[in-house]
Amino acid sequence: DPFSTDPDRDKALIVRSSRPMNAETPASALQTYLTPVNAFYVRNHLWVPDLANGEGYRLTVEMIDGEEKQYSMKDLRAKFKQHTITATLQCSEWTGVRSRDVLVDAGLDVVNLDEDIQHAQFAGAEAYGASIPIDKAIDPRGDVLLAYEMNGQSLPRDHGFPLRVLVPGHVAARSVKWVNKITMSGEESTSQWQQRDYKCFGPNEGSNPDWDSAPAIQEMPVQSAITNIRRVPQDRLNNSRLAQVYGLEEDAIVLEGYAFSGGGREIVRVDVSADDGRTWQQAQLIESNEKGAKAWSWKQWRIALPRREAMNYFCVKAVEESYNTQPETFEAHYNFRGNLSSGWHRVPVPEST
Ligand code: MTE
Ligand code: MO
Repeated sequence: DPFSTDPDRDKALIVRSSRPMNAETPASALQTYLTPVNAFYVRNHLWVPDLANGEGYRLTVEMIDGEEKQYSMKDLRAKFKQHTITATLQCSEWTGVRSRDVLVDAGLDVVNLDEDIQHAQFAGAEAYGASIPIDKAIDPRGDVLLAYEMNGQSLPRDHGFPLRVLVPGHVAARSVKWVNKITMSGEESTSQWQQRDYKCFGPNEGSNPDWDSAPAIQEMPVQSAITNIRRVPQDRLNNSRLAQVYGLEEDAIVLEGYAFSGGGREIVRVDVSADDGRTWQQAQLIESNEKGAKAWSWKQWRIALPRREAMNYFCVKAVEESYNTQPETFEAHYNFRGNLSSGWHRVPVPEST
């Protein structure tokens, strides 16, 4: 039973399946900018490989001509400059070495890149695999890491100990955990997670689509969510910064949430509606000290609205730096996989508020 050596998990996680482990972060743990490691969501397709203390662990890098080079964890730490980036797989700080530096060391000529090389394929120690375009893997501002730390601690086993790929701005399915091989290739990974599951189709295409016709999901589209709603009576709101910003002198509702876009595209605006999407106001974007070359991480936001304006639904939509925004409804782009469902997030106005 390969699952018998899976690690123990925090009781706070909302477990959706235990073999393989799939567990959600409770909304209460999404309040801090960096999600605590113990409450970080777990998405395993298989078991957690037992790699003991990581000493026997080796990463193999294979060039397009089949030439191979191997690295131990000690080699990676000693030989390459350490980098830390803040990146949302919802949301954490990741430390490791750049895939670019390791590939160059393994013999990749990144200045005159061989045209036959199109993808970097990653293999995990259980059986998982995925790939990304080579340009992302070698972009010095792409910040792809071979990560061995999360929020300043050694990676927990569930999150890839001793080494995982971290591809910021891309769907988390490409951030292969327990990575033990990187292959330069003309082709994408042949795994089902590259060729099948993480693709998207039209609402009409049903559950047996032409898989080859759709590209594998890489960069994520812009999305946002409301994570907290609370009523603040006028006497408690008085003189708060939020009340001043929104000019409020009456009972208010304070909403909080996050917004995120893939591709390192920064969130430039978050619009919130208290009247089902008829009128909108801009939320305050909360500053944070993100590390990394681009906006790889979510923005948290906050807004105060007059209580008496709340109708049936609160809605939120975000806008990123290319002025892409979210579709109004889920129906228009629902697909059987449920992937990339980035319609406005709507939450019924709670009766108690
Ligand atoms: N890597 C391996 N080796 N095995 C996996 O099952 N799941 C992928 C990715 N990398 C997976 C993997 C998916 S779909 C996601 S969403 C992220 O890991 C989840 O990372 P986390 O469990 O650290 O939150
Ligand atoms: Mo995933």
